[in-house]
Amino acid sequence: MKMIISIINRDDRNALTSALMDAGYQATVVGTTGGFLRQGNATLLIGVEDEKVQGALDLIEKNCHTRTVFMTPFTGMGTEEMIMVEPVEVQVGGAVTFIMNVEQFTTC
Ligand code: 2BA
Repeated sequence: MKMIISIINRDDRNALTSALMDAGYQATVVGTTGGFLRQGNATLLIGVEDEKVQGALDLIEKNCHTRTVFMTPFTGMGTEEMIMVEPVEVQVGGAVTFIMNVEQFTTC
């Protein structure tokens, strides 16, 4: 068994969750925040049998899209020393996915 941890854009969360449910996968959605952009994203925990991993990855790829986000770098300046800082372009996602072996799985 594997645990798929997939960090996705929150705008893709509903489409991906529905696609996974429709295909018979079980998933838990956690609201998370990216360390770099400090913006809300979503993390899906998907426990799957080994032979179903690729099917889940296919659905992730199909439902999660790359986006361009603009962020304004932090200047460290106070409000009295306002300076214009150009926003920089950052490519985000489609999905950042980790796949881990599950040693044991129990429910009670
Ligand atoms: P964030 O940390 O908010 O990062 C958003 C995007 O900013 C990243 O997209 C990447 O393109 C860019 N980025 C991140 N750190 C950067 C840096 N030091 N300098 C320049 N650009 C940087 P993705 O790579 O698609 O990552 C999307 C989200 O996935 C991340 O949001 C984070 O929440 C998660 N993530 C990515 N890699 C991870 C990792 N190795 N471990 C844990 N979470 C990760």
